[in-house]
Amino acid sequence: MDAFDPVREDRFSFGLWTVGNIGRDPFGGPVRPALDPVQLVEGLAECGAAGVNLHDNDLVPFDASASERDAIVGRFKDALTRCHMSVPMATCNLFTHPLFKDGAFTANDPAVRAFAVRKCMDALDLANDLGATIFVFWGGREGTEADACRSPITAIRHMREAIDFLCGYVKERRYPIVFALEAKPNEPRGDTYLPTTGHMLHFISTLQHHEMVGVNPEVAHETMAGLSMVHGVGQAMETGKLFHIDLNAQKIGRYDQDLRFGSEDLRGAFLLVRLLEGTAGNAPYTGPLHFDAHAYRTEDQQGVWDFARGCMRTYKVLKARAQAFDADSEVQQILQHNHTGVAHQGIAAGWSTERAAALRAQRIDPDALGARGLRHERLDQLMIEHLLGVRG
Ligand code: DIG
Ligand code: MN
Ligand code: MN
Repeated sequence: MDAFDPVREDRFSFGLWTVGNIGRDPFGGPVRPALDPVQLVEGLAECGAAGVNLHDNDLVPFDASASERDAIVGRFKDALTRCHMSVPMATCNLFTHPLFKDGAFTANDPAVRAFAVRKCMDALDLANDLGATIFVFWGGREGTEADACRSPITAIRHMREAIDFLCGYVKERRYPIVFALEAKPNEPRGDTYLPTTGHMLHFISTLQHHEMVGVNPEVAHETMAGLSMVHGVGQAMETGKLFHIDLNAQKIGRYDQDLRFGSEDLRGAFLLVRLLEGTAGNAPYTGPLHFDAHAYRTEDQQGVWDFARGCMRTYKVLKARAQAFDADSEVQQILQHNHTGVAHQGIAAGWSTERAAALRAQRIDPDALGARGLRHERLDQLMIEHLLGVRG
């Protein structure tokens, strides 16, 4: 045991599909045997995770009868109790069955759209039964290859209809559940609707019950879009919409790799942990820290648990590095230098005739401002040295 071993208070969670991933890929079959969900709960508890997440069909087969469902859920709940594990988040598989081949909520066929919404109602019942308070929607098949197949205007309208309907279902059933929308730019579809967290944040503002809908940004998905995960998460936090987060790692310009957290862009992972933990002074994120990732196909089951432990340890190491970085007096001095200047009437207090007149009357020397050195090189070097463990 050391300071970087996970404890329940860390709020770490994994989906059943992550540590249960059997290593299949488009060019090869399984390399690991499938473990029973109860074995996965036991293994995650052993690793130090606090929670386990699931799609409906990760636990209950698509064609299970009601009595089979009840038996499976009962056995799973016993394992959760025995292992002191919670289910922070649940979601619905709207992408595996062939009927979803052209989407679920945005499919042209109204029967598919109806089936998808009904399947989510059942998945919401399961989520509530397991104590989940966050329900993620990832529209994996909500997209196109042949864009002539439907208008994007109609697709977004159908997406809104489904989410509004399901918000109504949760409110009528009084489930303590909020929704978190997860963006991804492509894969498995050629182009996915609502491809980034930014698109999702606007879409949420158009919903009937927008107050109960937030986002679930994923490192790999924002990176696939060539965007900064830190900026997307920052925008979600600023507007109170970071309801959940999918942590992993990704090389830009690749398929969705869902790699072990911190195993690729270490700078980005450090800055993301710094933002989530609020070590620079912002209000911290207090929701589940979910690793939506899986082990390399080279690994046996022991390697899968190595993967899970690595995700959590790296997060905790980066948290300690971020705390040291923001406690570093030279860092504080440079940041202070960057945030001060000649006192002048700002605009933060909002427009007023007086403030506009005062703003016009002020002497602001653009050349002096342009000549200021901001010491970002030294600041970034300090960050690198904290990351490399040679400082702090
Ligand atoms: C993929 O990134 C998606 C699905 O695994 C799931 O629906 C969601 C839950 O975090 N992430
Ligand atoms: Mn992914
Ligand atoms: Mn995800």
